[in-house]
Amino acid sequence: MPSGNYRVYADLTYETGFSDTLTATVQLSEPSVASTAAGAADADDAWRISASFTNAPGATKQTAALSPTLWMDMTVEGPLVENRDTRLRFKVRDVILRPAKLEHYMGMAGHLILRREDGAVFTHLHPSGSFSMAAQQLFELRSEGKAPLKVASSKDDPICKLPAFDASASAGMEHQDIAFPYAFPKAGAYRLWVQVKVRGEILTGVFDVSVAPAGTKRYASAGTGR
Ligand SMILES: [Cu+2]
Repeated sequence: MPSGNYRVYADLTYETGFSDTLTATVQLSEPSVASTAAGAADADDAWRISASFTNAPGATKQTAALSPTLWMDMTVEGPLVENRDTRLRFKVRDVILRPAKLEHYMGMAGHLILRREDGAVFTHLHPSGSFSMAAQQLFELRSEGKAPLKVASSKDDPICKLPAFDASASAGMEHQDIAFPYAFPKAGAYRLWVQVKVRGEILTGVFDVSVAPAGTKRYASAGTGR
């Protein structure tokens, strides 16, 4: 990675199924000549350098370039207002608008990270919502009676690993677009990173959006009596 100051976010799920995000900052210095050889990266690792935050976040319909031949279109349902349910939709297409098939990446059709400009909000979402994959797996196992309901951990607890990724089971599961249900908890400017996999390549779309405060006259919801 290039030298500079980084904010680090670690998503984890405790053995209770409760999820948390740990944060840290890291300062990377210029690499020495000896350390410039690329390390053994995990095939699922992906990173992207993009323009810094724009102070005029764009509209609820935007397009981001993913590669020289692919673009990602974002469509957001309705105006973005804090604490209001919305759906963030993304589609990958080529220059003549042919949709690209989205392959499963780390077991999901897509991953969305969003961060408020000041860092006050950070969330990692999947098309099913903000539920942690590990927590989801635990709750499913418990509902099927395959894991104990008690919170205390045991050596047989299955929760400290990511869901088993069965490539054969997901081989036929391809999507043409993905949608993330979400309600922004605070007004403000946000950056969104959307990661998908197309033809074996991990691609990241970057979008900036603006969320209006609740109760502003323009967006006042019906039924408030005012
Ligand atoms: Cu994810």
